[in-house]
Amino acid sequence: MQSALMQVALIGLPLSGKTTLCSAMTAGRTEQPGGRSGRAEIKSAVVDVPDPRVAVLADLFNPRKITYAQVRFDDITGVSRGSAEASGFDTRLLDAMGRADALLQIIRAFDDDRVPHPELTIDPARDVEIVTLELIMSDLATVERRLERIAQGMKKTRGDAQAKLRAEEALMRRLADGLSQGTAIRDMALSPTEQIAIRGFQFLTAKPTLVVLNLGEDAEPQTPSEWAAQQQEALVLGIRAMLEMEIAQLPPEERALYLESYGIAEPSLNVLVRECYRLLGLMSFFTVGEDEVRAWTVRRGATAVEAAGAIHTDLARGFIRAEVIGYEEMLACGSLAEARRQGKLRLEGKDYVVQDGDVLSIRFNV
Ligand SMILES: Nc1nc2c(ncn2[C@@H]2O[C@H](COP(=O)(O)OP(=O)(O)O)[C@@H](O)[C@H]2O)c(=O)[nH]1
Ligand SMILES: [Mg+2]
Repeated sequence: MQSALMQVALIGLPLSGKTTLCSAMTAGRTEQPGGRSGRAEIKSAVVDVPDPRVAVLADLFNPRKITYAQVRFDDITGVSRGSAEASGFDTRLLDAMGRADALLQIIRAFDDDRVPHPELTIDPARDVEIVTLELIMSDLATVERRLERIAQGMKKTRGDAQAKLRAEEALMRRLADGLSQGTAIRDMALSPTEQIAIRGFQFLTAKPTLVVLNLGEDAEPQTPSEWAAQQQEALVLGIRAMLEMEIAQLPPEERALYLESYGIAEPSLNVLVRECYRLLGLMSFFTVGEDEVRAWTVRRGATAVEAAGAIHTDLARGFIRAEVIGYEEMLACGSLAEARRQGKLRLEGKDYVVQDGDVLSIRFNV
């Protein structure tokens, strides 16, 4: 993650259902659909990351405050055929997409005569190609700008500095070649060192990306098109944006019933956030107490001291030990005192690898 909260950008051709989906996921906290299309426009909404474990822990601890991890959705208008052209997207669009941790390509699969399609026909595979090509063009423009700078820099430097530029130039040329052939950077099999070297450029085709097919209200639940069936299954999801938006406007206690009656196992928010966590290699841990029960997000494989740092830099700096108990064990014990009595509260050091759902309490001194 580039910041404390996961950031997800919704992109796609005009009228594919981005704003409708965003509205469904954020219960209307982003602007309603129907805004002017074609213009670069960014609307953001921050929502809680759904995690039923938080409420269960809150029942146990009765805290004054319950805090969920959060995710920000950026509903981005302005990606369409030719929008990246030769010089890339306009700066605002590029910034908004560049700071996203993951991209959701919202692709129209619903048919509705009242909603014109910018390409006239319904063809998800073609639309994915158009959007991807725009991202590729944008990255290519970034690479070419960088190559120009490198060429200038080479004239002014020698020795090590020049050798470094030469190595970067080789990498950039490889990116340019791949992009020119239509390959996304994430599919270029870069080495870990190379990935680190390009991190600062925030290339759009290097970002984890999910294709989200907006199937329309009549679609069979979770049965994307024939085309989608041929894609890497894990990266294509089917949703019904309009239907979900309507259900999201109902009183909370009625929503589950309606979702079920339409065969929607889970709201898109839950599914998409979970998929983004998986794609980004993220997980949650918890802190508990009378004051607050809280969910935190860290990358999978994070150590106890890294988890402490996610809470506060002081906790990482003054880290002594972490008291740890797994989520299931925490429930079984019912309280920290009981967990301690049963010897289930483990004392772990800096290098302990935190597990999804761990309840942590950090001992530190500053
Ligand atoms: N029939 C149908 N219409 C939809 C669906 N999702 C969105 N729409 C309509 O398509 C139009 C464009 O949706 P919008 O969310 O504004 O698209 P955006 O331009 O990608 O943000 C609006 O009139 C929506 O009501 C859907 O699942 N079924
Ligand atoms: Mg919109």
